[in-house]
Amino acid sequence: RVAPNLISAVDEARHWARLMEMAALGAIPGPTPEEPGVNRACLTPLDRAARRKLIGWGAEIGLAASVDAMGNLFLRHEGTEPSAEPVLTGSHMDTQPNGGRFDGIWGVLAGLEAVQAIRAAGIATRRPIEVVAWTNEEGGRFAPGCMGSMAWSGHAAPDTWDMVIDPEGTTFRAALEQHLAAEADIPRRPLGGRPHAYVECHIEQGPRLEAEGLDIGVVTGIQGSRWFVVELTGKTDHAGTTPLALRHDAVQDMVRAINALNLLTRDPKDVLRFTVGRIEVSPNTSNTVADRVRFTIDLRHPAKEVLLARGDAIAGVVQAAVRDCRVAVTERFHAMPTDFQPEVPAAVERAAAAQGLKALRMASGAFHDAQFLVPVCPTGMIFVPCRDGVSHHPAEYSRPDQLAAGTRVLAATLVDLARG
Ligand code: HGY
Ligand code: MN
Ligand code: MN
Ligand code: MN
Repeated sequence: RVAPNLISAVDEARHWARLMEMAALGAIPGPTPEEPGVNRACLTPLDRAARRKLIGWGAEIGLAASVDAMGNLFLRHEGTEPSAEPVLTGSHMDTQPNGGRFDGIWGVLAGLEAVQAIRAAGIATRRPIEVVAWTNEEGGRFAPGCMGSMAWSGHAAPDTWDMVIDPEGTTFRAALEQHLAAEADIPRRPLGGRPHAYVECHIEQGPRLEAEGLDIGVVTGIQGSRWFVVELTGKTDHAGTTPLALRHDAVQDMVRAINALNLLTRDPKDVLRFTVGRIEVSPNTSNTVADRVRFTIDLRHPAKEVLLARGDAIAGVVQAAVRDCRVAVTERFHAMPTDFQPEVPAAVERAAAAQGLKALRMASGAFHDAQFLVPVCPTGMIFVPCRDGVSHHPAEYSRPDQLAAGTRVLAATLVDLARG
């Protein structure tokens, strides 16, 4: 049973226009001129411009903005019982450097559109509803990812991340302090809270919903992720005059290490995902033997014991494979496989069914801020299909009607959770 005026109050054209306005903040060339990608790193002027735009749209409908010590941004819709624990919805606004127009930002704008529809439909919710934009979900500029939601749910205090430094040498703390100073006019709120529930809208970032002709993913959990950084330290030498036997070549040792890691993480069932996505070489010139290499490892699996066993073996495998360099392996991100509690997926499923949408219960292959809300409150996610399952790429695309369907399910789910 869904208020029909709620469904019609979700305005597909307005929602799409806002998504495209946000995509212009950090636009990069995409597959066609009509389909640009987006590069909008966290804690940058582009990120702040997008946040100002969101705050402005929220202010137009009477949502009060606030920011916490990690820069997490909240827009609050008041309920009839202001002291009741709020229902939280949202996602992240930062993108990968070669990102798309929907990853993250759709979840934030879906929250705004859903609240706007609830207000336009004249539905008074007992509980307040808050739309959140979490800081640094992607972990692109600063690793690890999900720093805003992790700190919010108490996983780690921000000051333990002073060693988090971006490729230009800026520390996370310095970037955050600059960011908060630029947003000094926005009211502050304490870090953390106890929402009644959290639901995040996100594109699937995989091919399943599209391939099976489905409208909605009722997300039941998220696979585990572990990030490591491997640093190899050798010696620079002249490329032309130094015999092989005397070399301490960090690049050659990186190749030995990655070959050994490929053996460790080989999986004929293609469930264990092993990725080396970033490599930094110094001094990075063609005629000098490299003395330093840093490379990242991203390991994913749905089963905790596999993720622990293979991840824990990485340092030993690298140490054994490296011949001429010193080795340092550090873990930078540790998110175990997470199952959502039953309440929110059930509410999502009810909302999708009431709107006659074809829904599928499924786990997420990508990590999300929702992973860190589970210890704090009942949590769930709503997926919509994305073309060919492509994401973390400018060709990322979901149709306006697909996104509006997801937003309508969110609106009904929020009303359901906010009356509880
Ligand atoms: O990497 C992830 O899984 C997320 O999309 N940031
Ligand atoms: Mn995302
Ligand atoms: Mn992403
Ligand atoms: Mn996310």
